Amino acid sequence: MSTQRSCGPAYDDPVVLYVCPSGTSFGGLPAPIAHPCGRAAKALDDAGHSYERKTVKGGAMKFWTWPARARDRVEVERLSGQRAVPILVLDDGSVITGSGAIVRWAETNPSAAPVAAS
Ligand SMILES: N[C@@H](CCC(=O)N[C@@H](CS)C(=O)NCC(=O)O)C(=O)O
Repeated sequence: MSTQRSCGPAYDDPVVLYVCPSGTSFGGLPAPIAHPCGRAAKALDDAGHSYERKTVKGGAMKFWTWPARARDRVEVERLSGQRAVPILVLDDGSVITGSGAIVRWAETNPSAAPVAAS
């Protein structure tokens, strides 16, 4: 029996997901409340991807984190032209910005790696 996924083009190159300090939590909550970084991570998990996770500090609403946020998000800004995470960096250097776009990418580019039977 084959365990390969069959929908959409398969993508198995390494990807890097940039997330905020809340990490990949609360991604399974309903859309309006789901945490954007968690939502992106869950979509990658559901599509069978393993990925490197990079956490950047700070948040726009937490003024006491602004110095760390400015330092830590320079790379995010260089890569994506803006400071918000999640962003996903593909093996070819292309960047997918925002949880909605990452979810759509994961759905259309599932991993070809065998998925463990549950
Ligand atoms: N619409 C964006 C919102 C993302 C968002 O609010 N990200 C937060 C972290 S969870 C962030 O980085 N905000 C900007 C900032 O703190 O500079 C998405 O869904 O990806």
